[in-house]
Amino acid sequence: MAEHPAFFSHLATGLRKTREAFFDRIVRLLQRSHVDQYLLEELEEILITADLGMPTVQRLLDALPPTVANPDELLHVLKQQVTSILSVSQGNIPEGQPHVVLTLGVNGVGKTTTIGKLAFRATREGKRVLLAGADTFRAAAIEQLQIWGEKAGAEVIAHQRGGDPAAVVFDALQAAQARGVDLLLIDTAGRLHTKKNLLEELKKIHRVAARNLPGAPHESLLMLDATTGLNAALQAREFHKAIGITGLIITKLDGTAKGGAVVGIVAELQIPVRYVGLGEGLEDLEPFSPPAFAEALFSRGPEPNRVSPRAN
Ligand SMILES: Nc1nc2c(ncn2[C@@H]2O[C@H](COP(=O)(O)OP(=O)(O)O)[C@@H](O)[C@H]2O)c(=O)[nH]1
Ligand SMILES: [Mg+2]
Repeated sequence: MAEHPAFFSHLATGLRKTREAFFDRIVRLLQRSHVDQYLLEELEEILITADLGMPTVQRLLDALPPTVANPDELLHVLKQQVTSILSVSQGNIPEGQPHVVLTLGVNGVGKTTTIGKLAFRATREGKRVLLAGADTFRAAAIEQLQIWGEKAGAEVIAHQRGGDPAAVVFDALQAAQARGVDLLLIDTAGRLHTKKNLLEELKKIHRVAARNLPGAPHESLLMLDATTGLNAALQAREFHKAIGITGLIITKLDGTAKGGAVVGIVAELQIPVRYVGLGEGLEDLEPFSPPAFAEALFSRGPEPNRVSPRAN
């Protein structure tokens, strides 16, 4: 993508495993001189194994023009279709001062890490950022958030381990308003020690935010771990029913060959992806662009030994 050179190479590097396992094979298949039944069958086979899910594979195959004879044209149609599936309307993201983002997701998907990355993006733009430690399940979770806050140049509001997460959110909202914070990122737990339902606790956090700042949370972002593939969509439905997810962040794309699942997940949930996680570092998060993602999936990508992962 000429207009996103840095994004493209970072993304293409992050998608290396996915590409090597599946999409490179498609690109190579489509370097043949003409399209025949044999090629189409091979294409279908590769797509079926690429974690897109059967309905999405079917949708891609159905979109191929019946008389397409030119492999280039076929590749073009595939990219277009993937782009179109991924282009779920974002709607208007409401603005708030502070802009409040609630993060959600099961344990280990990468919530706290991604909050660090999001905070870093914002402080780099000169914004004042506050992190709320509403994962009170483990003391380590609070420490981890504090470490990310320090790295990203963001302030942190946290209580003791075992405290009431909704009370942390209440305090964080007060502090954010008093200090003129631009962005408040709320870290939450992915599991609880009591039998109390996680989703009930998250709903309570959501209510407390809404009650104390009209319009908050302005975004509720669900983190899904790409290494779990299409199964991530199952988790997503429960969270969506309880909270009303406004966007997805797909983490750990760098660590898996299941990057095709992003297409299947979006097709199934009809929730837009806001960011993708491409590594464990502060800068390993990229805003999501459907055409850039489709391009990176079906590209040969940078030569791994010639372009360093941190080249951008
Ligand atoms: N490779 C890779 N690892 C990630 C990414 N995002 C998070 N992680 C790792 O996933 C693990 C769990 O992350 P954490 O933020 O603690 O998850 P949480 O339980 O949802 O808060 C950590 O070891 C992170 O370094 C990513 O985009 N790529
Ligand atoms: Mg965490």
